[in-house]
Amino acid sequence: MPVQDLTQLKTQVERAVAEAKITDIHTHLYSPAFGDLLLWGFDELVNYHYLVAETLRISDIPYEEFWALSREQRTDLIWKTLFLDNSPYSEACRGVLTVLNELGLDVGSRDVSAFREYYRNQTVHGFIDKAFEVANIDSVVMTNDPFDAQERKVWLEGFEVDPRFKAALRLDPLLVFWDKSYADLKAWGYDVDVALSARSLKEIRRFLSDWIKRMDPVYMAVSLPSSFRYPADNACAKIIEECVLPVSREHNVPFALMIGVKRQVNPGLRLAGDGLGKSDISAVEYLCANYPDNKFLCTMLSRENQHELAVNARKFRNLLVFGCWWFLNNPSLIEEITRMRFELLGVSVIPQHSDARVLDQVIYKWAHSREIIAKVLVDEYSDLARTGWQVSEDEIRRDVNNLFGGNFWSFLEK
Ligand code: RAT
Ligand code: ZN
Repeated sequence: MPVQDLTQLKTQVERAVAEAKITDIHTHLYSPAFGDLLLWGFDELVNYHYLVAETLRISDIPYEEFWALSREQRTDLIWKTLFLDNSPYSEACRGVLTVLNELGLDVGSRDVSAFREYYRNQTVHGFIDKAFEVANIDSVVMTNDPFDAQERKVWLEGFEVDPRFKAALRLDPLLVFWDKSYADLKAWGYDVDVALSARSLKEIRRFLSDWIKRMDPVYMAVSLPSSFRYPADNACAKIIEECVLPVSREHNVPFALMIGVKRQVNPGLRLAGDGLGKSDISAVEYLCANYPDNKFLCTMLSRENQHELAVNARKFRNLLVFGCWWFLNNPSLIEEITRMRFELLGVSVIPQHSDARVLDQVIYKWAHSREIIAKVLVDEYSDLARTGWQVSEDEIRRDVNNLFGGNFWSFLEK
């Protein structure tokens, strides 16, 4: 019996993973038409809220004093605190260095002015091309909030679409803050009231349909607190049931649930101030079971929810699990979660998204994740090989391409 050459297998998997063009299904990036909403460059990289949280843990600077600094002054403080006074091996710090290194800069020089200088010589369009090329991604899904004044204006005025940037209609204000957002809808000409009368629900459906037509989103999404329960007697559950689910079916636009955040555990940290909590999987189970004609994407924030989420996905073909979200986007956890998902779900999962807020971050997030996913895949195929099963290089590429994009696109087409 011919046996699979494990050294060759490893090379084939690593090559397939390195060469796969990625669809990054959840980011906070924007196409250039959105102007300064698209963040990029050294100062933005270092000011990432993951690094802000780490700095304010170590530094004694009062929060308000920190926020009163200019962006460049904050960079300098973060750099000194996290990179010079301590070794930068946290995932978020290492990420900055991976980016600079992959861009060909001399990380060992520690020369912040040289790093800034490099970026001063880039144009936004040139740098987008470069970041996509170095990260080897072909498209990213944005997070598009119709309640955000700056972003809304761009959508209403219209713009030239860059096909590499796909839209996702984000519904947090509508679902989580209805007691405030209903006033916006009213001001925009939708006849709604806070009590959610039948007329209001119809108007919310009209609002969603209008924005689906305007944005052509690949999905609608919401980030929900760990206290999310479904069914429930509250505005969030009612709007999901009466508006989001029917509109999602009507337009064949899946609903992405991101569950487990505890917003503003420490408001002094601003964007960096959110925490997490364990969530109740029965909400996801209920939605998948009771709405078989709806398609759900789901990611959960707490490590403790990962196993039951994967088990839930085994039960429901209308559920596609994605990504190691936010506090889970760390090598040890990506490895553990990916391994468990591959064991329970085979190839039918989207192992990762970047959550990049700064364009350059796609470079490190994907470099780090590719390495781990490849490692886990090598183990999976090697275990198969021990049974006598052999995978061809084409089969490896088929699987890898599905994991890094194919599964997402075929789920949308279903
Ligand atoms: O990962 C992040 O940057 C978080 O702040 C959140 O944006 C989260 O990913 C979300 O989409 O709500
Ligand atoms: Zn996000």
